[in-house]
Amino acid sequence: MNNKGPRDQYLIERYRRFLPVSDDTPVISLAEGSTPLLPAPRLGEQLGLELYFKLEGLNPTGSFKDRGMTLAVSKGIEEGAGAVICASTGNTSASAAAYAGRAGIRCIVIIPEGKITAGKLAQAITHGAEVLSVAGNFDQALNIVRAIVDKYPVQLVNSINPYRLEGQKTGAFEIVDSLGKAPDYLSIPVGNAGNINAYWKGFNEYREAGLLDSLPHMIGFQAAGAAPLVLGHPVDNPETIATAIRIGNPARGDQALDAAAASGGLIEAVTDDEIIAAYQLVASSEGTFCEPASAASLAGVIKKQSEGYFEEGDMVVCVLTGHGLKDPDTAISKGREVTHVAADLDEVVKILAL
Ligand code: AN7
Repeated sequence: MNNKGPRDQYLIERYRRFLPVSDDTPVISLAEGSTPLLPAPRLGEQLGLELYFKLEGLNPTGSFKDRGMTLAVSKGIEEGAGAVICASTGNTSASAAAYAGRAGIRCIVIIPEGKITAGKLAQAITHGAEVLSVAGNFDQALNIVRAIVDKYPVQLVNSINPYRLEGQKTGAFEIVDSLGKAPDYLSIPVGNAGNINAYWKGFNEYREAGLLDSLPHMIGFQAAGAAPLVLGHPVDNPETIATAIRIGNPARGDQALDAAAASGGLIEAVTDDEIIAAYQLVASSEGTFCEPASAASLAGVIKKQSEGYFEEGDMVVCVLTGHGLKDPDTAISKGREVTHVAADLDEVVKILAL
């Protein structure tokens, strides 16, 4: 039976020659990637930049994690895994649950109590994962997961798994495929520091393949209350409204600092207020609803622009890593007030001052 469908829907097929797969690798896919690179002319003009957003929230489970998960789960199945496990601030768990469900294997997710947004938890549960909520933070959850995979035959699908980065590097390929070159700057939120490394790897591989002349400067942004790479030491009790990046001891932190330095970029922090301002700005002025952590990329660009960091007209791509619907509670609690009114035409017209 041939029920494979158009193969170029699958990220692994499109970029097969850059990925560690063979004809024997079963492709577990939800038709991920191929996300839009949306120009942001209004904000760009305000900032004096040629600004784009890479809309990773339009992946099948609403975040960039799907790029890595298609590869991690496919390779896991190839290697005989019957179960996958991850610690997660939410998006990894949603993606792992979806791909494991698609593959027909068990999925275990360990999340920090009370710090997973409603959308992400809804996804993990509904895709059939076994969800354990620990009375601790992400870093503690990840330590438990690392100890489990050392002892038991369960496949780890956090970004410590190298296949995750292999899949996620395709985000960089797509940006170059659309622009015909790399941007001057690639701005990206940093949590566990997997994705910034994945993009850097992707740009470098395209250059080695002769598909790219010059590399972008990689600029990564952590939340100020969870900024171990900026402070230079782990943070025991990370805190930020951007729960996706509420991580105090990133697994790939040193590697991320190396990538930023090698590219002539940086890793800095943005405050929760700056994150929320950028989150509301991109939604209200460019029609793009991302989750708070994703807006750290734009918040960082706005901050650096105010410091005179960029040249007029520089091309900047902000990676908007996850969809705004992941976190309806923040949107509503930080958003404009809803006006309550009687079901009465005169009342409505009066309030609207039409
Ligand atoms: C929307 O899901 O760590 O620096 O467990 O969900 O590669 O960790 C999520 C991270 C940015 C940070 N934006 O990426 C998890 C998790 C969003 C995210 C990040 C995450 P990394």
